[in-house]
Amino acid sequence: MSVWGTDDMMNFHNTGPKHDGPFKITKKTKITALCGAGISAESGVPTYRGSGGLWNNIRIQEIATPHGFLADPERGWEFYGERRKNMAKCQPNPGHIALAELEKQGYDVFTITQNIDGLQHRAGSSKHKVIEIHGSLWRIKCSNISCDMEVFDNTDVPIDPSILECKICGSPLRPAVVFFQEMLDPRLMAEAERRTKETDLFFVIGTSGTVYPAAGFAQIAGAFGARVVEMNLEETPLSHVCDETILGPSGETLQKLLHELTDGEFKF
Ligand code: BJW
Repeated sequence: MSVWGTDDMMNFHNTGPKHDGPFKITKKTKITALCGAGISAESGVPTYRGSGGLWNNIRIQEIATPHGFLADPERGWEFYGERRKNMAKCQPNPGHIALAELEKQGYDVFTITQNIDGLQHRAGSSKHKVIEIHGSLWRIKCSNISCDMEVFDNTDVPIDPSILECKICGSPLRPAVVFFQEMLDPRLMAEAERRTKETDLFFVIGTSGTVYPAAGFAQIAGAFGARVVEMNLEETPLSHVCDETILGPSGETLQKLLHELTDGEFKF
C-alpha cells in the first residue's frame, strides 16, 4: 500500500486511452465511479466552477482553507450554513439512483465521491460502497487538529450556533469537509487507491478533473488497465486519459446504462 502525497498523484503517468471496441459488463465486472459536483447538479446542488458555479462569487482562500475559516468562523458558518439549508431541500436524482440500483441488482459498484452532499448515501448505496473523499457537510469536527474530539453527525438546519465551540478545547467547530491545502484522510485514500487499481470499469462522472489528488484516480485506473469512461456535459482535462467521453447529463447516461443492463446487457 502506498500513502499518497499530492506529487504521487500528479506524476502518475498515464499514456492515454488504451481500449476501444466492445466492453461487456457482467456482475463480475468491478465498476468504480469517481463522482464530482456534476452528478448532483440535476438535484439542484450548484457546481463549483463554470457558469453559476459556487466559487465564482467567493474568495476561496477566505472560506475554504483552514486559515481562511479560522480567521472568521462566523463568516465561514454563514457560508456553510446557507449551503446546508439549500442542500437539505435537494433529493437524489436519476444519476445517484442508477448507481444505487446497479448495486441492488448485484453489480459490483463502488463510488468514490468528491461531493459533500450525502446524496449518494441517500439514494440507497450501501455505506461501505461509498467513500466521501472530501468529507461531508453533515458532519462536524473540531478545527484544532490536536484535539481528541470525535467527528459527529449533525443535520440540523439551521444549526444551533451555541454548539459550535469545542467542549474539550474551546476551539471553533467546523464542517468535516476537506479544505484546500488539507490532506485527505489517508485511510480513505488507501481504500480508494486499492479499489481503483483492481477495477475493470472506471466511470469519471460530472467532475472538472481539476482538483487533486482526486483527479489522479482516473489516471491511475487507466494505468492499471481499467476501461475509463467519462460522463460529462463537456470535455475536461481528464478526457484525454479516458477511453471515451459520453456527453450529456449524467442522470440520463446512467439511467440508460441501468435500463440496458436490466434488459440484458450494455456494451460500450
Ligand atoms: C455535469 C452536469 C451534469 C455539470 N451531468 N456533468 C497539483 C497542482 C496544483 C495544485 C495542486 C496539485 N495537487 C494539489 C493541489 C492543491 C489543491 C488543488 O487541487 N488545486 C487545484 C484547484 C489546482 N488540492 C488540495 O489542496 C487538496 N489537498 C492537498 O493536495 O493536500 C496536500 C497539500 C497540503 C498542504 C498544502 C498544499 C497541498 C485538497 C482538495 C480539497 C478540495 N475541496 C473542495 C471543497 C470542499 C468543501 C466545500 O464544498 O466547501 O472540494 S474544492 C471543490 O472542488 C470541492 C470539489 O469536491 C472539488 C472538485 O470539484 P468538481 O466536483 O470537479 O466540480 P466542478 O464544479 O469543478 O465541476 C463540475 C463538472 O460537472 C463540470 O465538468 C461540468 O461540466 C459537469 N457537469 N452538470 C454531467 N448534469
